[in-house]
Parts: sequence; structure tokens; C-alpha cells
Amino acid sequence: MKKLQAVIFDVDGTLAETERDGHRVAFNRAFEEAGLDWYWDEHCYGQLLSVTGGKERIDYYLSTMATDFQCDDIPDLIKTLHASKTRHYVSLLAQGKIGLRTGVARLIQQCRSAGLRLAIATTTTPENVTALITSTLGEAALTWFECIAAGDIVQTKKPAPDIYTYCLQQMALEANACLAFEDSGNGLESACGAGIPTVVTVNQYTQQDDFSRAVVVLDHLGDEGQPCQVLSGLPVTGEYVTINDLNQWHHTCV
Ligand code: XBP
Ligand code: MG
Repeated sequence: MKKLQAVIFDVDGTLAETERDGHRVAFNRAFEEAGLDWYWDEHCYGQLLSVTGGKERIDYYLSTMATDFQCDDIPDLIKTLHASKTRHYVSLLAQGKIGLRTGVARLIQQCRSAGLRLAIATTTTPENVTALITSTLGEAALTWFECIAAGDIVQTKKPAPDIYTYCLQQMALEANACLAFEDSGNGLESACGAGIPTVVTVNQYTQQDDFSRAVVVLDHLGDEGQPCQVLSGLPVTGEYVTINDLNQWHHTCV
């Protein structure tokens, strides 16, 4: 039987609810700063989230919702807007505007205490990962993650498996020695495409996604006094997810 050796976390929507009040707000501030009358409200942003990657999302918006927009150099505009958006997003995080989801800090610490190797596999930029981890767990926590696979480090973003495959390669790990934590259908497809058994914690934007390939789907990881709920898949032993559950789930599916 293959032993669980590592846990790989997605970032946006999994470690923290960063999309509605973080990335979306940062995009709108970048558009305003550029003198554009674009505004992504919560509903519109939910539709745009079907495309991963901020630059790719702006391009998708232009090709589907702002088709009349004219510009001599669209790629340069997208690059400039995204750099501005990242600055605004990092600033929001530095102000402590976004915290970790229920149970995330606890489970990360329990993984560390149990000797499990930790990694991150995300579509967002490395700067954004650094800003989120630093603002929620402290700068030293960055060293807890052996590999932070982020953004443009791979050619093709989620739902392609590339970012997870890259992470496995960097850590010289086999997929069946790991568990991945995701929040979205795109993320689940990416992790499963790399052969990694995956746990999903849903959020407001991903509740309707297809999670049929997940080992277990939860509302959140739970904490003392904040019981989690299994939406589908394998059971949780107690009121919140512990290392025992990770080992049990891993044992059941590899
Ligand atoms: C979610 C994404 C990211 C963010 C925006 O990433 O798709 O693109 O929405 O961040 P995750 P950027 O894989 O962590 O769920 O603008 O930096 O792409
Ligand atoms: Mg995500």
C-alpha cells in the first residue's frame, strides 16, 4: 500500500476565499486606474471564472463581453492591466483584508507535525501566493512549502494538469503518494489529470461545478466548534478534517 507523503494545496478558493473580494476588486481598481469603464460585478466575475489565469480572463472578457473595444496592442494592454491588478491585489492582502478558510491553518500545521511534505499548485502569480501566505501565516510559512508552483511557470494553466505535474516533478513524487486540495471543477480536472487523488472544498462560485472525480467534497475543512459537512464521497471521522481522515481517504483510493 502506497503511503501518503505529500499534500498539494490550490490557493484561490481553497486556502482562502480570494476571488469575490480580492481578485475581482483588484481587477476593477486596475480598470478604473487605466481609465476604462469596465466593471466586473459578482455575477459577471462568476462567469469569467470559467477561465483560469487573470491575463487569460481579461482576454476572454474582451472576446465575449467587450467585443466592441478597440486597441492597437491588446496583448500589451492585457499585460499592463494584469500587472496593475496584481499590485492592487497584493495591497489588499497586505491590509489583512482576506483570511484563510476554516480549518486551513490548523490542517497545514497538523500536516507539518505529521511529517507530510507540503506544496502549492496554483494558477495565480507567485507574488500573489507570497502575499497571501505572508499576510495570513507569516513570511516564515513560505518555507513550509517545498514547491510553490504558480502562474506562468507552466505553458498551459488549469484545467490542464501541467501545474500539478510540474509540482510532482520538482518534488520527485509519484501522484499516488499525494493528496490535492482544490475548490473548482477546473482545479479538480487539473489535479486528477496529473493522477492525484483530490479533496474539494466548495465555495460560492464553484458549488455547481462537476466534482464527480473528487475523493470527497466538503463545505469546508471544519474546526473546533465549526463542524464541516460532507457533500459527497468518503466520510469524515469527526467534526472536522484531520490527518487521520487524509490517511484514510488516501488508503481508500490508492
Ligand atoms: C485561480 C485563478 C487565478 C485567480 C486570479 O487560481 O484562476 O487566475 O483567479 O489570479 P487557483 P491571477 O489555481 O489558485 O484556484 O490574476 O494572478 O491569475
Ligand atoms: Mg482554486
